[in-house]
Amino acid sequence: MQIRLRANWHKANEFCTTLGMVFVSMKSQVEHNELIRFVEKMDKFSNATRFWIGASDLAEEGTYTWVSSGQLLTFSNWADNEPNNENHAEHCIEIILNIYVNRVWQWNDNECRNPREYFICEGVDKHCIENF
Ligand SMILES: [Ca+2]
Ligand SMILES: [Ca+2]
Repeated sequence: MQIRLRANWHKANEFCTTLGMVFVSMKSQVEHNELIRFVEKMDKFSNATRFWIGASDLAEEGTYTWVSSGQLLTFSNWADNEPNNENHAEHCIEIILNIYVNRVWQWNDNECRNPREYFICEGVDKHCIENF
């Protein structure tokens, strides 16, 4: 599910929770690529876009975790020279498409308070709920 509005990383996380969903996470490059294919299908992103995903190193600089599970990242898709923690202020992960600087759905750390037009929530696995 994708929602159009501008939100910083924290607001995006809140919004997913309010919807009964979680901020998107990925366990593997395969899951990452599936997400990208999902985004590409919307065909409004031809040349450049960026969106938040649910990972940060807010708890400990340089150690990235998924906010939905608290688990460490098991893979990454960083762009060249990222994450760079610019000005010691970049702690949240966005995915960037910008064909002009040769970034094709690669990750960047950016300031969590920056608004983005897009972020991605995902549904909680129903099996988890049924098993309780
Ligand atoms: Ca950081
Ligand atoms: Ca960065």
